[in-house]
Amino acid sequence: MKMTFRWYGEGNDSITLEQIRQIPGVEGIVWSLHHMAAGEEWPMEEILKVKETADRHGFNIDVVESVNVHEDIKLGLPTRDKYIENYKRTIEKLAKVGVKVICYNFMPVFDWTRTDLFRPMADGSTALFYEKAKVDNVDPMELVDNVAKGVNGLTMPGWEPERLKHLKELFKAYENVTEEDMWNNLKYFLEAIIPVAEINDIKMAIHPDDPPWPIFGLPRIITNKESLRRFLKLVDNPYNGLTLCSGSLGANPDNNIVEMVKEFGPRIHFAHIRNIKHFENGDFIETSHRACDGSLDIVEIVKAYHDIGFKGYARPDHGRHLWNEKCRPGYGLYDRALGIMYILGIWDTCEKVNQGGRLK
Ligand SMILES: [Mn+2]
Repeated sequence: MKMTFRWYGEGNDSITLEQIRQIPGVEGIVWSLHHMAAGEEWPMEEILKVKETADRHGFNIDVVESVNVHEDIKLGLPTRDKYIENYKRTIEKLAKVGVKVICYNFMPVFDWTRTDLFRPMADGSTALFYEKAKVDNVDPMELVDNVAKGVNGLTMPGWEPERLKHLKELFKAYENVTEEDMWNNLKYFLEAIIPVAEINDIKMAIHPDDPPWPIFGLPRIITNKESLRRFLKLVDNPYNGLTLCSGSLGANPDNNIVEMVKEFGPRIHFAHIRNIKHFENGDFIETSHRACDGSLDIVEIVKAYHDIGFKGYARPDHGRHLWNEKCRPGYGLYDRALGIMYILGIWDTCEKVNQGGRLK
């Protein structure tokens, strides 16, 4: 397992690479050109700039999260082909700086959804929270306004204001799009992209829908074990793989992450590891990584990765906001660093046990 840390880039993140350098075990930063709109071809000089910055701090830039998929591709519009061409050109350029994995998602309109970005917890920290009844009943416009207010003018991936300005039109565009249409549009995209990814030795890794159920009447297709199976068969090639996000999939208590790690192992290119706590009414909150703090057994999940000899990339995904840190929601320094230490602690213990070392 190669440990990474998501970083939003110079001037776009409260955390510095000097700080990340001091977290034990982090080999690479997970990055993107966050100002690029979905569908645009990324400029080589900007890619090189990130590479130089990372090199200076001794990090690899093997994992990009995300190269966003233009809405016309998800909708299957005739205009999709030009955006797919741009996507291919971006893959080729990323290969030139040694990128190995591209994470993306295929969620309509919204990437991830929460109702509260800084929900107070009993210990005084805050965390991302999802209130089911609120999402079931709120007007999406209102949710967007709340999210925009919560981040002090910072743009969050998946919530770009330019795109969300056109929310009404987007919803209209999806009105008659069924889940089967989404599957067909995804297949069309993969059939175009995967051969280019293979030639360039870049593994594509789809991120599951977050949360893994339909919201606001929009279709969502990457939600459970059966859909991951179907997805991998759309183009049955190792370059067509997964970002297995324990927290996204795990928001549905029926999803068993350990089973998924075991079944999809070689097709998992990127592991997002985080814990969440379910409530009976369907709400959930993002907790510390520790198994006993949430509903997911992170010990068993990390052990499953160890058991399959996972050689891919991992990151701690989100964390709580601790010690009054001012940071992007879910992307503070402290709790993600603690998460890494917990994950690596489990990993190192598994290593030692496997090598016949005795734990007293
Ligand atoms: Mn994730």
